[in-house]
Amino acid sequence: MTRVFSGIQPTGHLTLGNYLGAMRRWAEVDQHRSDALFCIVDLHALTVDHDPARVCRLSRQAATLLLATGLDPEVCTAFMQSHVDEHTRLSYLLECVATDGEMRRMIQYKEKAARERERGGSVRLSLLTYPVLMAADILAYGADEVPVGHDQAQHVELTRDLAVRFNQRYGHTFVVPKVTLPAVAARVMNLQDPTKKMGKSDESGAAGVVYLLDEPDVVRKKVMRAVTDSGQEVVYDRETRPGLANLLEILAACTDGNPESLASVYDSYGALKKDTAEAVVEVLRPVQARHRELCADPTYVEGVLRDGAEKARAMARPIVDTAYRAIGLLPPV
Ligand code: AQP
Repeated sequence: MTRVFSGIQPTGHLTLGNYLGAMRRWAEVDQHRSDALFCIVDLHALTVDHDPARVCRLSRQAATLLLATGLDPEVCTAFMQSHVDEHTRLSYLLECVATDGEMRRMIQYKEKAARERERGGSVRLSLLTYPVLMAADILAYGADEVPVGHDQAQHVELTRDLAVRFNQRYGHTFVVPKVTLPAVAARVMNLQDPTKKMGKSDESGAAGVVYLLDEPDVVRKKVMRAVTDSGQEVVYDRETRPGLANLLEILAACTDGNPESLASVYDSYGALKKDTAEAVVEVLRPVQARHRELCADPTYVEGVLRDGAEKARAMARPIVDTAYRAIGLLPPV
């Protein structure tokens, strides 16, 4: 059976981009067609300046939201990265096959490092090595597929390179995974600046970010105030009309439509925005309702994470132990 692995970082409140680009597919499709693991990758949240209490709170919230989107712990494995030591054990071995040049080429590293410097902070070494830990997250489980949004595709490519290199040097150890992207909304853009992605940790662009727990009226306000391009006609063109294209893609993703055909339905920006806002409100409504129920029962979420970590550990340990032996480390007696 195909094994799927994907993760989400508790670096901020989860966004519509996370949902349409990744989480919805995990719940609706991936968990039912595969042996799937979904992980709150909390160690990754320590790669930038962070507040410990906030990371802890956001980790719990991300776990609750994952379940609220429809992940079923009877069907898939949901767990917290820091609860399974195999991720960091394997990460070190992969650091011994990766190069610093590869790390410095990663787009997300360049963007986040620039953001940290702009804030007057320093860049943590873990931000540079983040893609190696992500590779370990995936390779530790022998995952065949990694369903992510477009921004993570480069990291999955690197994971493939590291798996191939390790296998060539030390003998076949890892499955070489492939990335899968959603048909639409692989890159949901910021509503105030459609040239940059809707990101959960980008505080400077928060007005253009729809959060999964935004109240309906807040969602409506953000979508109605979305920056659109000059011109009158509603057309779908990502290059020349990025603001409109973003709204059409969001509407298409929320209504199972197609952005090109939707463009021909509208003759005003106002009508498009109104329908997009309502479509987003409707998509978020059941997630928010289930989230409220789950918040009333925190022990349930804790139990899911405990059982999930146990299952994940049992899957990862033999693969990571094989990698330790393959690379030349003496097994413990
Ligand atoms: N704007 C987006 N459009 C489509 N997919 C997106 N994803 C994130 N933003 C968008 C996808 O959501 C999954 C989980 O993301 P992540 O937690 O790994 O974080 P990220 O990719 O670094 O993006 P974020 O949410 O904006 O976080 P920050 O601000 O911390 O970088 C991934 O599959 C991602 O592709």
